[in-house]
Amino acid sequence: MMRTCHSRKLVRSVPEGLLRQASCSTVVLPNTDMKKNDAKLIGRRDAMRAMAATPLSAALASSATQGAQRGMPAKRPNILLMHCHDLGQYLHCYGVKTVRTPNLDRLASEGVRFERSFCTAPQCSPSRASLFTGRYPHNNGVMGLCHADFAWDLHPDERHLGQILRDAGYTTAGVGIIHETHSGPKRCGLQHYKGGGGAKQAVNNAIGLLERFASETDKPFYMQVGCIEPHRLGGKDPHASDHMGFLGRHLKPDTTLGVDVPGFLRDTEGTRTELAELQGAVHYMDEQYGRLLKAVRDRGLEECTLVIFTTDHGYAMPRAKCSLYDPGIAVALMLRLPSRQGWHGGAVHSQMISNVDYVPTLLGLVGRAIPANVQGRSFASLLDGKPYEPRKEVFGEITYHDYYDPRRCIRTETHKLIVNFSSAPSFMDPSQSWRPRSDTIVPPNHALAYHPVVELYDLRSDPWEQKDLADDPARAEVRKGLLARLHRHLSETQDPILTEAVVSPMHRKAWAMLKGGKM
Ligand SMILES: [Ca+2]
Repeated sequence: MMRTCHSRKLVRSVPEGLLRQASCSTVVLPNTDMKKNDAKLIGRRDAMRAMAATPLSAALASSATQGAQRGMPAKRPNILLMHCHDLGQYLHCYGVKTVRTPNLDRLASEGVRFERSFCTAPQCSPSRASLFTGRYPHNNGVMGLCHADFAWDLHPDERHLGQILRDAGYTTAGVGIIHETHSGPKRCGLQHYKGGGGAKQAVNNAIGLLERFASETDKPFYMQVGCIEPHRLGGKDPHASDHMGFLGRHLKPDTTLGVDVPGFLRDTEGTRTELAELQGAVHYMDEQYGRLLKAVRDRGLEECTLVIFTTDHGYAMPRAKCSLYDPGIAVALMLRLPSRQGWHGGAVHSQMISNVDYVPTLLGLVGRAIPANVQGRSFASLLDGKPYEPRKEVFGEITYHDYYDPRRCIRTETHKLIVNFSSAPSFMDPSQSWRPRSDTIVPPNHALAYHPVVELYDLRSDPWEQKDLADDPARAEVRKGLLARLHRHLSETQDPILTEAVVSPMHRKAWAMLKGGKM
């Protein structure tokens, strides 16, 4: 049951009958400056196609379409989406008992936590592009990093969550890290933007905007806040052993509760040193977001604000970030909305969720139709305690990070199958330092290890994906079935990797320069 969130403000020309139907937010008029493309996206025919493509969101889409036809989205909470770099599930509430994250643990205990949430891609921009469009990187256009000459960007017709919510009448804002486009915050539909990606500055800026939005009682707000910690931060001396470690000047290692080495890393002094640094960076990020959560509470916004916390991908250790193993694609996901039953109260869900599922879930919540091209599926009914068909699989992909390493995977409840399209090194160095202090158990000599074509892991007996069973005759049927399911997904979504090597923006730039064009 949703309770009233905003003061109700009468809008001229809105019939009283419509006013009575609004329960949480102010009534808004139909969006008069809606772009033609938007209108097309929420048209009835496309909504029906979306329902067919995502049957579990059918009820939401239908309801939302009816709401849109009445010109009156109802029950619209504020949305505060907090995210950080490179965390994976490295939080106390996810079982890492040596890292201190009391504020995010509290959010989980007051809200809802998803034990098995996954991103579509184990590197920054592609994962974020999925998070904010509900579409896979090979469809939304972001198949590599967005900054500098990497220059990947959302396709022009891709709709960012900020754009959709702006056009739905939300006040939209971005704070800190925005790494899902090459084209800046306006491309994302964010009306307000405050830069600076350090957690302290980002949270200060977010609190400032929060105070401003709290006084604007006629419109709900959407604010995405991104911080850089616990990304590796490097250091001034590129020859120092801790170059591209987790510490900056404002961070220090944290061994208050000890250090626990995960099962895919060698238990060495170097690994423990790096994990202590990581714990310090995560603790700092938690402290900063704790301030933002307190600000939400102090300003009386807690009841009517959906708070989401997540991250882009796994933590920056070898065989985690930039890999399709679970430490690369498993991400923290928790949310809290006290005014809606099932969206708070400390529930823990174990169903597999993909970060393409966030957008359709949020659009259903705010009464917007789900665009036909959204590939995720809403998990709102899971939260609401209504019939929900769990995912049978999630899909992951990497194409470019700092080099070309095209891989695709399917993860089921029991198995992971990875197909590799190049003989690149077995795993990408997530420190990008060339002087890694942590090393993996598998492969035993990563300097001489390269991808096989196919990898298969039994997650029940081998959760750290150490024993490749792809050539085990006893697993031939499993391998065959998963290959077919992965191929079906890539075919249905028209992944360009099926037909040719993927060409990068820099490749096109170099080609243009050779032909005498502009760089
Ligand atoms: Ca990242």
